[in-house]
Amino acid sequence: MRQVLVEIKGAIGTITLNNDQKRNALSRELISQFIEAFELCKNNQTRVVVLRANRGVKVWSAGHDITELTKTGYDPLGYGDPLELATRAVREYPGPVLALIEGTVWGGACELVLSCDIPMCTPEATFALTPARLGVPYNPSGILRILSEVDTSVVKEMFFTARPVPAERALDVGLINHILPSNEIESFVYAMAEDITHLSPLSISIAKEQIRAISGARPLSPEAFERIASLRRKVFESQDYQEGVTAFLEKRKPKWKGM
Ligand code: LCV
Repeated sequence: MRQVLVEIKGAIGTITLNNDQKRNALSRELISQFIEAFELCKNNQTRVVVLRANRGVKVWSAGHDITELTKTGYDPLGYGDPLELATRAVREYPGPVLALIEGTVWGGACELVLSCDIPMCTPEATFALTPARLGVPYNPSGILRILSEVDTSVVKEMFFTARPVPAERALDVGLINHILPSNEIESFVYAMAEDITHLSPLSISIAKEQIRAISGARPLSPEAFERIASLRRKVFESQDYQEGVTAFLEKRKPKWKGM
């Protein structure tokens, strides 16, 4: 079964997460098909991509595939991690990527949504940042990306409580651009996509790249970077990290030791 579907109609591509059984967990396999889909759209000079899950899902994506989180001592969110590769495919796509979100969004899938250029959702959608549920040390580039879209105090609340943020609040804090009822969201998203296809592709792709370069440009001294790297190593070498992942797989609550 293809875990990611891609359909190109005229200048608009639709990429659909299609592994409902595993709640579209972002596994290596799903991400490899995800990246292929974006390559296909790029090779077809597709101007706009709509990224969605199957119609009516309760879970848009359950985030990183927890069964693939590496064991203690290895960075779970390194530069070459599938989640990083997926967000890079979206950010580097030369045209706008519109996210059509129904259902709940978890963990790294929130960062994937925030990597999209124009995220839109139904009123039932929620967004939860979950490293603290698993004992995972989130990565600095991911945090930087989330901070470039959402206020620091809101980002702290999301990381420290791991609580799902409802659509209304997500709109207020800049996580998403529009909320539409489930019977209107498709026509709204594709009407916007159609409008974009009638505008200058060069101007839009350069504007997208400039916004990405400028919004991500925050100075970080080598000393600060090394300090962050050592802090993260302390976490991904901890017993708590292993406990968080094991507890999920054993379908029980984790018992944190803080070490
Ligand atoms: C693998 C899964 C997953 C999954 N991986 O259905 O941001 S960070 O740092 O945390 C980053 C590392 C990250 O993104 O980590 C992942 C964060 N995600 C979560 O914490 C969400 C974990 N999933 C859930 O809480 C539930 O599955 C939700 C609430 C999403 C859906 O609950 P529901 O009752 O509808 P199940 O839990 O029964 O899941 C259906 C199947 O999908 C698997 C899960 O193990 C189950 O598999 P089996 O049918 O084989 O038992 N699944 C769900 N999420 N992230 N596998």
